Amino acid sequence: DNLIAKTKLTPNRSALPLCPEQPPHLVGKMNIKPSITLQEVTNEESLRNLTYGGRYAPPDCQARERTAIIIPYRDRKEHLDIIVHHLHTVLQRQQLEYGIYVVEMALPTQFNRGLLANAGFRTAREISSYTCYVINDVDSLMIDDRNLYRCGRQPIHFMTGSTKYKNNGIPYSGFHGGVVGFTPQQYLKVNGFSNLFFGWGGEDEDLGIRVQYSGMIYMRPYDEFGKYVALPHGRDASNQESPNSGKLVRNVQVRQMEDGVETITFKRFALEYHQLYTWLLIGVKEDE
Ligand code: UDH
Repeated sequence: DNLIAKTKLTPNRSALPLCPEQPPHLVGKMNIKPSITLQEVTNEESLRNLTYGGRYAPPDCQARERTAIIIPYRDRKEHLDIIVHHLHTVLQRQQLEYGIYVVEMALPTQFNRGLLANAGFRTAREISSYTCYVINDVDSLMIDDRNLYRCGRQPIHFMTGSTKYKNNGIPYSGFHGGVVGFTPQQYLKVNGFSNLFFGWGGEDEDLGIRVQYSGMIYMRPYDEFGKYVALPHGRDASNQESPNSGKLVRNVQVRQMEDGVETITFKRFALEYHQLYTWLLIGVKEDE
């Protein structure tokens, strides 16, 4: 009897019909402002179907994508709570199977967004067989749920604009910051992010060049779909503008295969399955 009860709880997913190409319950543009509060994004309904570690699968159909959301993170708890609630609501409407991974950099090291993304990729891949990895800044909330967090034949830059930039656009035409998505094959092909960008700036440019050198191009969603709200913040003390990033992005080609997700040396101080997300605490290996 016990066994039967268990079987009922975990339906055989492969027996479910494939979810529709167009998720039927999308709402389009949402009313989100940079001043949005946790209360406004909290949606109890979306939390009910989560399994430990902030994971979800649609109950009545087989998702078209299994997406790992990777959030490079340190010391922005207020923003983290807001984005995680927002994502659970939106990604469930998108009928994705997904997990949220919050990858935190241990002090005292300067923040390193690329290294955290790589550590998140490696860990999420050990946990489940995701078909898409989306690296999403903690301050950037999607405004339109038609911006589906699915991957494609080419890597995707999901952001066509953000309230943090002039005219809700992007700061320059080759900009690839904020939110990007890669299949595991694409991510491995570019060898992920560089691990060398400590402090703010450059790692997203470096990744853009890797994409290019690997014979791929970034795709973007429709302009209207790819808009984001940025939760306001200043510059963090442990994420000062990197003095070396300009020099580094000039020699991507010589580093690409030696410096990336395959060669990353990090220390995983913690891996915890919280209710709303899987939390990793990452440090840099000192003896390398
Ligand atoms: N991040 C953290 N904690 C940090 C630093 C960075 O969580 O201490 C993560 C977070 O996901 C963030 C991302 O890294 O969204 C990118 O860093 P950022 O948001 O600091 O970069 P941004 O370009 O801001 O948004 C740079 C500081 C500009 C201050 C200008 C004030 N008007």
